[in-house]
Amino acid sequence: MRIVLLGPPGSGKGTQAALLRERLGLAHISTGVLLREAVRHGTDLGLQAKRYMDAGELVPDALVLDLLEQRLGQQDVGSGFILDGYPRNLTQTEALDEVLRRIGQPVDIALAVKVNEAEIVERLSKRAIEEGRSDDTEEVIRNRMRVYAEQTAPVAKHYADRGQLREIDGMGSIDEVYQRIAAALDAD
Ligand code: B4P
Repeated sequence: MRIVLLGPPGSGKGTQAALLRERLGLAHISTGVLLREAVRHGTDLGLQAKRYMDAGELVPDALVLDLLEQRLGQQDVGSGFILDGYPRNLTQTEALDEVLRRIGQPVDIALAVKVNEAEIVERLSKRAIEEGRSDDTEEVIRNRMRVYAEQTAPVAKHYADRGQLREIDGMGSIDEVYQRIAAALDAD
């Protein structure tokens, strides 16, 4: 199964993708994780990406596509995957369709996780204290939410138009949200 997870920052995409990997044995592909690894390793790409991430802006499409294509070439992807944090705008949505067509692994379902703004700020502020991520300051969180509304929210329509979008209530405990996702996958 090939799943695209959509949702604003802090909606629990990364958290739920990790559970799906563990319980369904799917590969978890997070562009945020891949980018943070590139930054940590000080690669050219990481150095270029860092200033965008620290400002809460999207990293340029070509850089992220490069990372994604490398990851999709790895062996574990053959048994299905969860894409977490990609696509994040309409250009990436088209690029993804093209790459997946080329490797013969089209998306089966897109899950849009819905969480309100107050909950997002609370979760990410908590993570700022626990993990010290440089993009979890209040100002950057607000910018990430603005970027999400402007650039990422329209991506859901692409999947809705194909009849592939399922909306998931992301409020409540991690396990409650997981149960809703599992029910949506079962119903499909
Ligand atoms: P991401 O790594 O995707 O960061 P995110 O949107 O904050 O989501 P994340 O997965 O980390 O958080 P989650 O909701 O699981 O992106 C970071 C940056 O990388 C972007 O701003 C951008 O610059 C760049 N980037 C990434 N992909 C890109 C792309 N395709 N194109 C361009 N740029 C790109 O969890 C948040 C917190 O909530 C966690 O602490 C978690 O423990 C908690 N939580 C989760 N579920 C909860 C629940 N039910 N109840 C309470 N807390 C919960």
